[in-house]
Parts: sequence; structure tokens; C-alpha cells
Amino acid sequence: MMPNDHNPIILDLFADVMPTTPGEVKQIGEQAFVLRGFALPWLDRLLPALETVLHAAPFRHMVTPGGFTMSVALSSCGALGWTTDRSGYRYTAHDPQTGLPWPAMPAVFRELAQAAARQAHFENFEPDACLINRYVAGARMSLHQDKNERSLIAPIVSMSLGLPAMFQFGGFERSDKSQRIPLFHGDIVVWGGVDRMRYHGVLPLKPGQHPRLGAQRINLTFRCAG
Ligand code: MD3
Ligand code: FE
Repeated sequence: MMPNDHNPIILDLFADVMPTTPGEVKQIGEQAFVLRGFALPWLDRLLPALETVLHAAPFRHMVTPGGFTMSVALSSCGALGWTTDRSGYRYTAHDPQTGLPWPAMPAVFRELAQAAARQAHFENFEPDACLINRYVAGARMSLHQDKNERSLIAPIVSMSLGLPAMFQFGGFERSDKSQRIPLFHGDIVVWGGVDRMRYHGVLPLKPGQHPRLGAQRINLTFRCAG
């Protein structure tokens, strides 16, 4: 029997390792939601747009203010893009690698982010930045807060593509206990308001091959940065 047959016992056994039912909404905080499979019906429009963005602004490994090269490779689109180098973390209007403005945010990106925000009870979401993270096997993101954005209550919408990852959803102090939440291809997480400043991270990616994206995980995060 396949694990995602509609058998409640089998579904429960695999709850931590398999995608849950597409369409399921899991509330993980007062104003934080996982929308299982929400992006799946959009992928035929989303993936070509992502290719176009990455052609104009290829993935690169940035250096933290402390001098470490990030294991996650990054790009951005939209009016603002996120950058780090030895002088700090910040948003910029131009890609420091090309000197050009970041690629425009494709309409399908904005429409999907807005639809997901609405599903999580955030109306009128108008993101001006989309960060694109690429994880290969072993890449990770240590516990951090996102605090370079102008509004620290506006929601962030995160879309997971490709290989699954184990997401850490923590509290308001780095030392607070964190929940582990598996994120799969097509899942969207939306968090804002009182949950916006929670610590979070991603455990080292396990090696694998995804039928559509290959040996990687790509995460898009939409923010109101400026
Ligand atoms: C934060 N990215 O780019 S987003 C980042 O999967 C970042 O690439 C991770 O953290 C990634 O800054 C995680 C998913 C996420 C989900 C729920 C959260 C981040 C969250 C809840 C509270 C705070
Ligand atoms: Fe983050």
C-alpha cells in the first residue's frame, strides 16, 4: 500500500516523513500556518518564471559579516533584494554582482504569495522583495530572526520546492525549544503578526533526487522589506 492512500492508520504512521494531504492547513502559531501543497497547481507557471529570474540574477554564495560563506546560495527578485557581505546584512535595489536592478517580481510570484497570505488571514499583502534560497545536500540555515525588513509584523510567505527539509520553528529567544516541521515540495508557510519574530532555521538538507527539481531544495520568501 502506498503511504498516501486514504487510510488513517497509514497516514498517521507516515505523518512525519511524507507530505500530508495537499490542501491541509496546519496552524503552528497564533498567526503562523503551513499550507500543504498550496503551490502545486501553480508550478507550471511558477517554474518557468523562476528560470527567467535566475538567468538574470544567478545563485551565489554570500559572505556573512563574521566572514563565513553561507552554505545556502541566494538570489532575489522584486524592487529590493537581500544581501550580506563583510559590512553587514541589508536590502539593496541593485544586484551587487551585476550592478543591475534585481529582476522584476514575476506576476505569478506575487499572485501566488497574495493567495497564500489571504488563506492565512493576511489581507492586502504587497511584497516588494522575494529572496530565493537554494539548498544542496548538507546546506543549512542556523536559527535566526528576520529583522532587516521595515515592518516586523507584516507577514512573510515562504514556498518550498524540490527536496524536503526539516524546518525549525522556535520561540522569541534563541534558547527557546523549537518544533521540527517537515516541509515538502509545494508547501507554503505564512507567518506574521505576533509570530513574525520567532527564531527559525533549516536542518542540513538530506541528499536525494527530486523528479522535477533534481538534487536541490529551492525556497522563495516574500517580504515587505522597504
Ligand atoms: C520564520 N528561510 O530566508 S522560510 C530565510 O526555508 C529563511 O529557506 C528558510 O529563514 C528556508 O530567512 C525558512 C520558512 C519559515 C517558516 C515559518 C517561520 C520561516 C519562519 C515562522 C516564524 C519565523
Ligand atoms: Fe529567515
